[in-house]
Amino acid sequence: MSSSKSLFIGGEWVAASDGGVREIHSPHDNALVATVSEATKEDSLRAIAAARASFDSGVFTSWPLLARCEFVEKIADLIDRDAEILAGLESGDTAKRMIEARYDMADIAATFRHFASLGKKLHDRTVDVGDPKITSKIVHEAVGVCALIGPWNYPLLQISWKVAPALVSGCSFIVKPSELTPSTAIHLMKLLAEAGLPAGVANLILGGGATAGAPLTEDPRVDLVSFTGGLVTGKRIMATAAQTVKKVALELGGKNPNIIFADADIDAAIDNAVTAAFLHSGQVCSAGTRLLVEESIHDRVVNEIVRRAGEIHLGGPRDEQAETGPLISEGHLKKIEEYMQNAIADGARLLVGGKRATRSDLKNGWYFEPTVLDGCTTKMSCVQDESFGPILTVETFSTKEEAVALGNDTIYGLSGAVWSRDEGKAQEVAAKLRHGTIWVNDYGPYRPQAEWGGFKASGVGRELGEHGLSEYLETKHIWTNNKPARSGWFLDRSESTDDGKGSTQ
Ligand code: TXE
Repeated sequence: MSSSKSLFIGGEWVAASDGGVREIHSPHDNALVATVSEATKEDSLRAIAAARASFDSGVFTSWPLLARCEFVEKIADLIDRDAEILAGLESGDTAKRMIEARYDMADIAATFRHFASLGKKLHDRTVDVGDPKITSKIVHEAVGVCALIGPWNYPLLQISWKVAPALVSGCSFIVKPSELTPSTAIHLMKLLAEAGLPAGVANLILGGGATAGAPLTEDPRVDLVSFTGGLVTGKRIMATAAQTVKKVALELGGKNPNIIFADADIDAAIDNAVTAAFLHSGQVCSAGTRLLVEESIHDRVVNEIVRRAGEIHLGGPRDEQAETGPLISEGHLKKIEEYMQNAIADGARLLVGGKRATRSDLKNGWYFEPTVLDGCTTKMSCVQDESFGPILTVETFSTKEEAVALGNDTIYGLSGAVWSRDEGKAQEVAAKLRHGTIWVNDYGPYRPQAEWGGFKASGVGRELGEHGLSEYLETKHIWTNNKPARSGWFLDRSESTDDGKGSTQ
């Protein structure tokens, strides 16, 4: 995908106002995969103006809710139709394996279908105010113009969690994917246009966060910012949005405890712990990066995880044997290397990995070996800070209470897991963990029908589920008096308005 006209503003494909472009290189071998427009601040402002004008014109909000839901179903069908193209584009930008990219596309179609079906159930509510002449109605309306800012790890999936509910609600929006992974968002805009979305409802801005993204969070014409990304950027966006009192929805990652008790199905727990930590090279907000293992089974569990980690086959999108791929960028790889140095300096014990991959066929890519660090404590930065890489830290506990305390000893609160054959104990621990999703005897699955999001510094609001639609809706109360009468609160001293019947009191 290469185009110097890859911004979508007001229904037109346009170049950046200064003609700027950005090259997208594969994280696997640094090969050029795309050249796309790099928006200026002026481009972002034009996209806001287009979204605002379309929203204020009512061109899309005037569609019946059912028609918008059917439109969203149509997008799901088009995603299914183009799944192979989309998976190829996603795999090109991220170097994730095609099999993973295909899973993502199936999840994206399911997300659109979920919100379409949820929208069909949306209804007004009547409130009984105890007075027969009053009709009191609660209605839902689109929140307005939304800035939808996405990350690079699941580029189209994360954007879809925002676009689908925005469409059902009738919002107009500006999508800004990560500057590292623009290709699938471009294709999504093509599908929206093909399906007949009115011009200006969906707009696409590509480019860096400070230049192209920040104006979307500053401008008073934007009503909501929905952001998925890192904590530092999330805090900045929340502070900026506060200046114009925008609504914000933030998904900011996690530091997720995976707790294994001695009475667990150890084989299943180990296998899932390996997947939880190293899937997509740990570039997953819900990655199980903190292993909390009961002391009595520490050696058995950790030795096996280390063996398995050392055998993981790294490789690019076309490597049939590859089990996971590279990190997204050289900058991210350098961050992981620094993170490792700090971990060792803090006293963590390196058991496997800990360095760039050395295989000659991977030398041009951003590959980091699956890594296990033992002897970790919550005082260490490697336990507190999100690495977003293939690094598993190991801590031990000896009581249920200690497991809970350790699992909650983090500023984050996105997800966690508990492994035990004792159902009562597992559910008690699940109830006490302050994280948005808890898996019991499992790790990682999610469904669009269930809410996703974090406690504490993992974010604000929820995506998916029912709540994921509410973020894009304003709630309005309409009170109708069917027999209007004077309020009679203040004494009426005007004789001229006196109808001769005296006071209403
Ligand atoms: O993300 P950023 P980065 C975490 C992970 C990673 C860290 C930093 O720990 O190492 O974040 O990653 C846009 N105004 N996650 O720097 O900066 C940016 O262009 C408006 C967790 O790549 O958060 C991109 O589109 N927008 C995570 C998006 O924000 C701005 C997924 C995310 O970029 C902006 C990814 C600004 N001022 C990383 N600055 C998760 N929660 O799943 C940047 N952006």
